[in-house]
Amino acid sequence: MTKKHDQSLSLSRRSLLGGATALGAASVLNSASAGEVNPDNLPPNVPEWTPYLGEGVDANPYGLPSEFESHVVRRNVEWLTASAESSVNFTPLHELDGIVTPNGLCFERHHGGVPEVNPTDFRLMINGLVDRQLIFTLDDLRRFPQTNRFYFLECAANGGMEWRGAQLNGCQYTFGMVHNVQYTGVRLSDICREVGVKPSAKWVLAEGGDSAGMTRSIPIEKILDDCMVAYAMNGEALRPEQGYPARLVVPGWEGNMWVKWLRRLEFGDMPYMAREETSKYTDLMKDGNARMFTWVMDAKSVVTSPCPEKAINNRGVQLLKGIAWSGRGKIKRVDVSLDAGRNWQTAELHGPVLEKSLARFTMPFEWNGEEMLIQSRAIDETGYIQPTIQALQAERGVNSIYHNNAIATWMVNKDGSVDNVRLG
Ligand SMILES: Nc1nc2c(c(=O)[nH]1)N[C@H]1C(S)=C(S)[C@@H](COP(=O)(O)O)O[C@H]1N2
Ligand SMILES: [Mo]
Repeated sequence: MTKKHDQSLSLSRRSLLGGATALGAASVLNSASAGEVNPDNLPPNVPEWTPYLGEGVDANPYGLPSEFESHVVRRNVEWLTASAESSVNFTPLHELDGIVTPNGLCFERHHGGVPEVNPTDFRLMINGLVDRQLIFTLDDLRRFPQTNRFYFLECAANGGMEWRGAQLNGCQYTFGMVHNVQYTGVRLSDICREVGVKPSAKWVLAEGGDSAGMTRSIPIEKILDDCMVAYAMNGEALRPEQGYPARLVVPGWEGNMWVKWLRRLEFGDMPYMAREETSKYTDLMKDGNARMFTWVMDAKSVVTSPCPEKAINNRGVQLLKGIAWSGRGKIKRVDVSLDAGRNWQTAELHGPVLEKSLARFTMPFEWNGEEMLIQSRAIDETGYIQPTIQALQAERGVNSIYHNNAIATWMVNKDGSVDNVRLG
């Protein structure tokens, strides 16, 4: 079956590339946001934007996306939370390419709104089991040796509504609590050297300067391994929503630990048992016990096109696109199934494939109006394979909110529309 599929694919790919007119017409029809096609703008006519001078370089001191891209935005679900200050919005994964999430599209999760931190008055205080209790300004942090690293941040509750079945019909709402950013900042190991961490220090309490006073305990091994204090994202200052002027980066671990608007790091010899690691961010198992300190985000992937927001508009060759990530290291392989997991093909993995970062995959396939059940599964460099929801439920039950990294299924209907479905 796979072979036959491959042959028809290469045939139609040739014919598609052979017919430039057909390709152009198809892509115009595909651009949903552009509205009605105006034949006056099409070849061989001179389009309306050509005879006139465009905007000057003084029009946009800070550049914004084209007005035709105004649908590419973060979205929240109003009924999900009681207030917008303690809430979440979602990254429009289905509109993105590559591995970088643009700063303005990074999902936001905060418990007490976005504080307006004045960088002049920003201080990072280090106390507890250290030789020198120090208070750093932002300029102090910028004078440390610098590190620049791409990492994904995923909220542990990403997909949390889907434990018992398909809920929201969208890639954005079911997978959009993840973003991938290049962080610039200081290694925590360098800060530790500066303050002189005592051998008795085993845990670090990270505290946020927002009204939620977010706090989490992090083991010293992780702090020394790859944690950083970031002051820039994707080349510019952190956005207020992402913790301006400084946030903790805890690579591969649940987003809740990445304390934003960071104000204090306390070194201690025990975990602090904060609200966010006892009442919240613990996983209720089927025997009634709750797992604690489930920090690592296991390997996960999603097909971002087609998906419920990205219907298939025409028959013939399609480009399937998706992202994969693992908190344990690099993504090694991504498999895609078009028949609910019966047959799998290996997708093309695009570089750079980095540790604890999103990886991009694509796979061409042909669609001729038949129903399809599309899935992807990620495999990371430790050999871990993204599980089915049934395997995950067998181990953990359905009472948890957090750490759902199960394989999702998109159903392509005969009209090309796509639904989020649960099989079995
Ligand atoms: N100070 C502070 N840090 C915080 C939070 C918060 O409410 N306050 N929310 C946490 C949660 S639950 C997540 S998932 C991530 C979200 O980071 P983002 O808003 O940059 O996407 O920040 C974490 N850090
Ligand atoms: Mo979160």
